[in-house]
Amino acid sequence: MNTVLETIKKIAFEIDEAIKTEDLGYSESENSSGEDQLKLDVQSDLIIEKAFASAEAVKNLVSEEKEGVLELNSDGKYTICYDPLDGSSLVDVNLSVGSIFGIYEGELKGENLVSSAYVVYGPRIELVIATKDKKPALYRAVDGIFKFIEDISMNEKGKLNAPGGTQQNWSLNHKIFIDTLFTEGYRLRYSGGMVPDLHQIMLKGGGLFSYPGTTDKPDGKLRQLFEVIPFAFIYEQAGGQAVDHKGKRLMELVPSHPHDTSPCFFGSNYEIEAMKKAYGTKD
Ligand code: AFP
Repeated sequence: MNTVLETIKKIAFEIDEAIKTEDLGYSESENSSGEDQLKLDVQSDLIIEKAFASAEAVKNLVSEEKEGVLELNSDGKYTICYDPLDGSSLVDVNLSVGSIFGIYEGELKGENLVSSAYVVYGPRIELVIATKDKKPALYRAVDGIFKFIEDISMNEKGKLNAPGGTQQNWSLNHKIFIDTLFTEGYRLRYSGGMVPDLHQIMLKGGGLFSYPGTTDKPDGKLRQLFEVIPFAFIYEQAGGQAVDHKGKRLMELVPSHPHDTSPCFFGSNYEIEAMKKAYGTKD
């Protein structure tokens, strides 16, 4: 596992350099979800593929930007599902973006995730790594190396609200729930980038990030293997919760296709229990 995590640190510096120097235009190609790919999406994907090619512990790579599974080492132990540059559409307006890594052992499903990590490319490069039975650890890039900063713990209740999805396509129930949080004094914090939004809520003590099912996207937008499950693991390790619209743990997801999406809610305990009550899924 150490080789994998050290490789992620190396990848972070390379992608950060590409963000700062490379062409921000669109490439000729689309990803497997039919979205236009930025040249940076393609380049970040190549950086990751090259970096893991020599990591013997890595059996397979599955990228959000590509269809199918890339086998690297048949004797390898882990399959890494990753989103090379999440929020890439925000780079040209100079907002923070990120990379997300889910490290699975065996069949690709929530319960088989053994570790996850994400990188935030913002004013500074920050990295969060979560492994079993430990609080997620925050690292910051200082003079070309990642320095340990702190273990992350969430409070019982927060103040921040990051509501995703096109509001006109929200269910009435969801609209009432989100409005209730604002009437309770929650502050709006939504950048359109899942990584910096979830990072902020976790580091600032708590709150709620939501990307529900909507009339235009009944299964939500965010991908289970690359985005949702890796963050669900981190939020649970930090003492928060991560559930779907039925109040079911996102760590219990079993995708039938690598690019399956899921409605998702990430937050501290108070907000998730309030969501379950609002959605009528509270035990
Ligand atoms: P891009 O990678 O296409 O910029 O999408 C970012 C993202 O996957 C995630 O980071 C955001 O939370 C979400 O989509 C934003 O979606 P909306 O634009 O529908 O709010």
